Amino acid sequence: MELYPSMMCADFGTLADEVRALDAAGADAFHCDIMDGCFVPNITMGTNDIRAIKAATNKPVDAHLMIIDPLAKLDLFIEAGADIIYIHPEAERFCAKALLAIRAAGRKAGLAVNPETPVSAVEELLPLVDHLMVMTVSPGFAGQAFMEFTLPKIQRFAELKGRFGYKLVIDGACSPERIAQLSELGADAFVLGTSALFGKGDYALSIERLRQPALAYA
Ligand code: S6P
Ligand code: MG
Repeated sequence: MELYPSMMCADFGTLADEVRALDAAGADAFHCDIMDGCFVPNITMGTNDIRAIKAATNKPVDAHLMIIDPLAKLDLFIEAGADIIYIHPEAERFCAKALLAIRAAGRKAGLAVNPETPVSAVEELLPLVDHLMVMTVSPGFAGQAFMEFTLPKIQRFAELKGRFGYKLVIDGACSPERIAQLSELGADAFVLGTSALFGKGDYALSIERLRQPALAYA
């Protein structure tokens, strides 16, 4: 499985040290939550944060764009060096155009779907997607409760994976127990926030335990 620390949960006073520690601990990529205060009721990271994180690691850095009209702002995130760029279908009128533009720039095209967005709303887009990310909390904040009703949707996206070849990513309240359950269901990657990594002690130990699901219940 792949594990992506959610950098909005990191200590920004020592950001480069945090990135190096997470990199050494075995993180596969770094997840950056970009919010505009309109699409979601919060404002967090921006392009300079992506640059700072990229300067401290050779691993991929993503941009989870929780912003209205992401297509109009794509160039900013491409220039900042984001390796994976997620757009939300709920925030973009021209999703296909945006996903194609991300791929044309040589980056991985990500689609992040809100908990209440059905599979049928994005099915036509799946051939254009490299990373399909299911939100299991309403986007905007860390530390929320997992929304159980998203489970059948995760299962459906796992079934469709073979046909389209995307990576299935889960974002929101990914606890060790959830990660064990959802990797069984077919999820490939998890965003790690306060439920499994930050504020839980040694990063390397936490990541090592997450990779051995049997230990999640120990
Ligand atoms: C939420 C954001 C996420 C959070 C992450 C926090 O809008 O997209 O990436 O940072 O889910 O994780 P947790 O374990 O605190 O819910
Ligand atoms: Mg996120």
